[in-house]
Amino acid sequence: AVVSENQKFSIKEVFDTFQLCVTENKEVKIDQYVAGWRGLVRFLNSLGTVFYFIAKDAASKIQIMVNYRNGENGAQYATIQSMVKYELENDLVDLTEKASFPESGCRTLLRLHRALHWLELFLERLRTSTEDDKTSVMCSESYNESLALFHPYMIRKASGLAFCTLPRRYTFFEVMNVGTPDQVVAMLGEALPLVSEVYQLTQDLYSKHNILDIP
Ligand code: 1PX
Repeated sequence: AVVSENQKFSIKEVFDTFQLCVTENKEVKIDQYVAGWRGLVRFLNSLGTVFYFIAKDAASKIQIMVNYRNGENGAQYATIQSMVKYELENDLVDLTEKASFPESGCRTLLRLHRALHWLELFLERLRTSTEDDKTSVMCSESYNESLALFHPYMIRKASGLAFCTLPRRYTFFEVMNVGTPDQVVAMLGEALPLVSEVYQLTQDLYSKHNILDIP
């Protein structure tokens, strides 16, 4: 049963979840955002144990957000917009240095948001790649242009080693469980604008409130 369940899982479902994130007035729903991340972590885990330290960090940040949603002020955490408003108005964010709120929603979500930028860059490289391109190279180039800028040396080093173990493009596409390589490329073309929209809405919001550097 476990095996057939795993076989059914397709990365397409994950991207569909990101589509459900955006409300009519262009707010980003946290439940769906978190659900999207859960799916990505599930996919990451299927790539092997070398990615465990990455999956673990993402999972703990997901859990922090879930706890806010389930907490007594859960309604304030319905969307990223309402969370930012609520936490800033009530001084619940350490804006310049770590102090009383090391795990604020704004800070935690910012980490996932930066990782979403990596995802956007990586998916675009996958989409435009050809048979002989290396997933490890696509992954590390995307990482170097995004998340690496915020990571200390040891994390960058460990990440680089993990990337080297990524399967080749053909196998990687198979793990995504979407269909033929052509179908994967087509699916990526549909998924990317959704991921980009969620990224851009969050980026604009954080930039408007000047909270892109929360420590
Ligand atoms: C079709 C392709 C789908 C691929 C899905 C893969 C999902 C990857 C999810 C990665 C989530 C990473 C979250 C990292 C958040 C973060 O930056 N955390 C650091 C800062 O947090 P702090 O609380 O200390 O301020 C934290 O120090 C990080 C620790 C772990 C290392 C993070 C490395 C991230 C590499 C991202 C690339 C994943 C490679 C996936 C290969 C397909």
